[in-house]
Amino acid sequence: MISRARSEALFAEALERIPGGVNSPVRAFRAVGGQPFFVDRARGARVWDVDGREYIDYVCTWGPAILGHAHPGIIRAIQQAAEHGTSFGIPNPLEVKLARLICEAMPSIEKVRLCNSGTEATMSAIRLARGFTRRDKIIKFEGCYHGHVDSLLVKAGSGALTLGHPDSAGVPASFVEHTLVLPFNDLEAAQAALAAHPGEVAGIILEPVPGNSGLYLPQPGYLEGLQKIASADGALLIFDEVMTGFRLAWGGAQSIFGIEPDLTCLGKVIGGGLPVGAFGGRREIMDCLAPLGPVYQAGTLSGNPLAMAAGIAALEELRAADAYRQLETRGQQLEEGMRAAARRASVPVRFQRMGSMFCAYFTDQPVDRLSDALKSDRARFAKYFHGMLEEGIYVAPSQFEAGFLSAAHTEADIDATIRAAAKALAGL
Ligand code: KE4
Repeated sequence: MISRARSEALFAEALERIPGGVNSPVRAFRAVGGQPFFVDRARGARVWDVDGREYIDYVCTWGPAILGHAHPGIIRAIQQAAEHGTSFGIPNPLEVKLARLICEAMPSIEKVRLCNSGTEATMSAIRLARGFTRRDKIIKFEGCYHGHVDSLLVKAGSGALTLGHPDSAGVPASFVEHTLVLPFNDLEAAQAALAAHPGEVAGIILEPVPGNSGLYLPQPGYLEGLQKIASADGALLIFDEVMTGFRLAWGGAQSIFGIEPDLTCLGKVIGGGLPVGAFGGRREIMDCLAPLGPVYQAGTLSGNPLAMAAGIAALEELRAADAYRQLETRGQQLEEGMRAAARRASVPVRFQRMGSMFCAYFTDQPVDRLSDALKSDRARFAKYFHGMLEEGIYVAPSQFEAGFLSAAHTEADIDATIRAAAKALAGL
C-alpha cells in the first residue's frame, strides 16, 4: 500500500476547519469509502497527489479540463490577463469576446449573461423563465442535477444523490411547492404534468444528456417531444448544458440533437478551469434581465477578466484543434476496452458513453433513467474505484457521476487504463 501520509495529515487538518474536509461534498469519497487524496499539481491527463502518486485522471475537474490540465495556451492567457489586473467590476473587452464565441457556437443563444458558476446560471435561468412567462411552476427530472439551487434540490443527482439526500435539509417546503419532478425519458409523464397544470409551468429544465446520476441518453424522439409539448403550452424549454456544453460538441448537445431550447445554461468548459457560468437564449427573453427588464440578476465577479481569458483560450483551442474528433476516437477505444475487460472478468458492467462523457454502471441492465441507475451495485463500484486508484487511475468517486476524457488522453493512456480495469474487475 503506497503511503498517503501527507494527504492523511492534510485531511485531518481539513476536517477541523472545513465541513467534511472538502469544499464540495462529492470530493469526500463518502460513496466509495476511504479518504480523498490531496492534489499537488496537474498537467495534461494526469494529476499528482501530495505524496507523489501519479494518476491518469478521468474526472478532469468534473468537466472543465477538456483540453487537459494546465494547458499552455490557457495558462499563458491567464498570465497575460493578470498583468492588466485581476478584477474590474467594469465592462471589459474579454466579456464581449466570450459572449460572441458562445453566441456564434449556439444559434439558440442570441444573447448571453455571464456569471460565476453553473448554479448561478440555472438559478438565474429559472428566475428569468418565471419573469418572462409570469408563471411559477418549474418541471425538473429525477437524477438531474442543476447545482444547489433551493428550488431544484429535489430528487437531484450528483453529490445530493451520492450522499442519499436528493432533497436537501434547509429548503422550506414553500420553496419547492412549485417544483414538479418527473422521471426522465417518459414523455407521457411530462404531457400529464402540463395537462394537470395548464398555463402554470414557466419552464422545463433538464440535462439533455444527464451526467449527474452516471450517464444515460435521451431516447429517440424524447427531446423533440419535450420541445413540442413545452411550446404548445407556452412553457420555456431550458437545456442545462453546464456539463455538455462545448463538451459533447462545439454547439453542445443541442447541436447534436438539432433542438433549439428557449434558454441554455453553461459552465465548466467555458471557463477553462476558472469559475464561469452563463445562461442565454432568445433576445426577447434575455432582454427581460436587469438593467433592461424587471428580472434582477447580478454578480461582483461576473465577466472576471482572468476567467474570461481562460474561457476564450479554451474555446479557441477547442475550435482550432477540432478536439471532438480525437475525443470520439479515444472514447471508442475506452468503451471497447472496458466492455472487453468486463466480459473477460465475467463482471456485469453496463458501459454507457456519449463522446467524451461515460459511465460504468455495475449492472447488466440498460440504464435510461434514475430508477435504472439505482439498481447498480454500488458496493462493487466502490471496490472497482479503489482497485483503479491502486493502479494509478482516478475515476469519479461515485457511481452517480460521469467520467470525462480530455484531448490530452493518449492511446497509450487508454491502453493502460484498460489493463488497470482488467485487474480491478478481476478482484471484485
Ligand atoms: P456548479 O455550481 O457546480 O459550477 O455547477 C452546477 C451544475 C449545474 N448543472 C449541471 C448539469 C452540473 O453538472 C453541475 C455541476 N456538476 C457537478 C458534477 N456532477 C459538480 C461537481 C461538484 O458538485 O463538486
